[in-house]
Amino acid sequence: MAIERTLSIIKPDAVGKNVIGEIYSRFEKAGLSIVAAKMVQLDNDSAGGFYAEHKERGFFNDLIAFMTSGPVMVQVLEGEGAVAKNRELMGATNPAEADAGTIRADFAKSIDANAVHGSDSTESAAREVAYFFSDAEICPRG
Ligand code: RTP
Ligand code: MG
Repeated sequence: MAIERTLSIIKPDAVGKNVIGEIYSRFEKAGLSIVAAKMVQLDNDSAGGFYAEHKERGFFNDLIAFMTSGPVMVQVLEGEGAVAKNRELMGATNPAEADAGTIRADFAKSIDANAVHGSDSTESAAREVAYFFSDAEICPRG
């Protein structure tokens, strides 16, 4: 499988619970490397631009209110099949439906406050990585 990059966000609920390190540990144990990272306080424009694909959805305003409710930790994960691997580690969007042992099953409490974001395709990953990071801010593993 190809080496890929994917964009991961630890959302305000998980940052507030002080579990950034525990979530990073899951990425690393699964063979994903953190090749860029920053903590950011999103505002309505930056969160709305990031989730522009959901603009017409009924949950959009709640999603933006939640994503701007506190700081988020944004990182680029690199590794074999990184996009799908990160989605597997995250679990289903609704934590009530997430498999045991996934990040959302263990750290999230609702579909709104669901702990993490992960790109859903290599195309989304390319757009989302570029949304937060310049090429010079990414440090690939040799
Ligand atoms: P994410 O983009 O945050 O990684 O989550 P996802 O791919 O698993 O889910 P997506 O369909 O992209 O939805 C983005 C976020 O919007 C909230 N949502 N609420 N109430 C609802 O029906 C609903 N559906 C989605 C979730 O917080 C989801 O993570
Ligand atoms: Mg999504």
